[in-house]
Amino acid sequence: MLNNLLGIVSNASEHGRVVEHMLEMCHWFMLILGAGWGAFFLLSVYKFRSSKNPKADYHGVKGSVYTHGEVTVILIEASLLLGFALPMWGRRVVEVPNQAEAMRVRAVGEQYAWNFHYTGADGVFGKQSLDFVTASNPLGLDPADEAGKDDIVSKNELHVINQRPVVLEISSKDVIHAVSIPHMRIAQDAIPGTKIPMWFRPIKAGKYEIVCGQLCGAGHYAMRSHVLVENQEEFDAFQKELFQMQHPAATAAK
Ligand SMILES: [Cu+2]
Repeated sequence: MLNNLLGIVSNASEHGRVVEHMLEMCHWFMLILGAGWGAFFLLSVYKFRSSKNPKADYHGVKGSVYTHGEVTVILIEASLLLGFALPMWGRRVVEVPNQAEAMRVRAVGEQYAWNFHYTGADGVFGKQSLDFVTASNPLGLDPADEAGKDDIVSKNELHVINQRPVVLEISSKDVIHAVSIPHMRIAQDAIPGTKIPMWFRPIKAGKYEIVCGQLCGAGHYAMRSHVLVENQEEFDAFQKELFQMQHPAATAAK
């Protein structure tokens, strides 16, 4: 209820409802906490008004009810974090589905775009090297590597297959970015020098926004990308089209 009031976008992932439940709980808790502290503030302003207290008291409030209140809040916050949020996060980044079941895509951030690297039919990412990085080869794919001969790279558009789990391997070429997909109820920082997995299962075909979740520079706003949840035929057509564009020699030889 509070989620909708605050304008949450529609859910398109399998685990999304669990995240919504957590958000809803947090929002209610914060609302109660905000109202409680607000009431306490008003009470203090009234109780310690200058006409009643001409001389300042440096000891402040006394009594155990305030300490108990503080401890209760800390306990609720700790159980939300340790009991719910951390295990939920663990299921996204640690309990990653195996390769046979999931589709693997590398998501590499740079100022100011997302590059999505697909394995192609062989299911293996081609070798990469800094030496090969150019404007037309943003991820430095080694042209001589066999495993890379069917790899494709799309810019600012992540194509996935409906109902099939996707494991994103997230990294960055320059500064810290973050893959944030509100409709999939998921986000993860992209940190230079690391490759962090994160997975979700899309359950609704459509086009959803991907935003960069970390302020990464003057062009941060321009990192807006999309995830396209397609059926198998649409995905195959996309893969074929990009393959023909990115491997013209192999296409001509066929
Ligand atoms: Cu960014």
